[in-house]
Amino acid sequence: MIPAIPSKTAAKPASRGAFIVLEGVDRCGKTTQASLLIKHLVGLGLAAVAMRFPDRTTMVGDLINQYLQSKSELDDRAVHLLFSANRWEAAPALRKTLIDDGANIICDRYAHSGVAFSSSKPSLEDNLDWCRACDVGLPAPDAIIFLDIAQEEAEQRGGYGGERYEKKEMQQRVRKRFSQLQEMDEKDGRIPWFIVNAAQTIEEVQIEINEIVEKTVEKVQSEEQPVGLLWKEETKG
Ligand code: DGP
Repeated sequence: MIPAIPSKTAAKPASRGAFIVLEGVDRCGKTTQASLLIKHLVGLGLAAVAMRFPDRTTMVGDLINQYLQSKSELDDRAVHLLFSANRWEAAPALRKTLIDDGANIICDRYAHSGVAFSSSKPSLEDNLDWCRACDVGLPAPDAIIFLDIAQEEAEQRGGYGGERYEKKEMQQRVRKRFSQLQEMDEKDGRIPWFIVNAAQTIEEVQIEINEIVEKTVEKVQSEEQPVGLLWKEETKG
């Protein structure tokens, strides 16, 4: 008889990781701050994993990339669904990282960007609910850190690149949409937003972010809440 091979079971982490999302208009400094934050957390001995959306490395992400670079044209709703699909395809790995590995995730943009950008297009400006609906039920962030900067100041930071949304009027509309989404989340009371003045120096912004994130990680560890569902009641049972 062939002896049974004992199944390899990884040790369960003491607690799940925190899911931190950095949001803001283009050129607000999210990407720089996300990588500084990862280094800071690792320096504290905490596991930290970087994620970003859109994730252009997948097949869906490649379609998004072509669209953003104006190499293809797509209907506004179709591209919104692609951005959402790009998050859904990452959701199992995201959950695994938080729950099975107990690592914290620092995510550069997520569903709020999805809704803010798409609903800033004239064809979707009256369809905020439809834009949100596609992302309902995704893993919910434990904190949104919004890097706030006036559009004029963001634009001065070396100017926008040539991508589709990097235009003054669009960015102004997106900033307004983010405020609206913040109000909606605050009313709902499940996802805390932290507004950081992104016009400060890199170091000043970094200090504020580190403090917010350390508190959030502590809260997640002490409260032992499961990963939430975005814009949705927890499922029972
Ligand atoms: P980034 O790689 O962070 O520079 O993002 C690329 C651009 O796509 C940027 O202008 C923001 C926009 N964007 C990010 N996520 C979404 C989304 O889910 N939907 C839409 N419509 N735009 C998005």
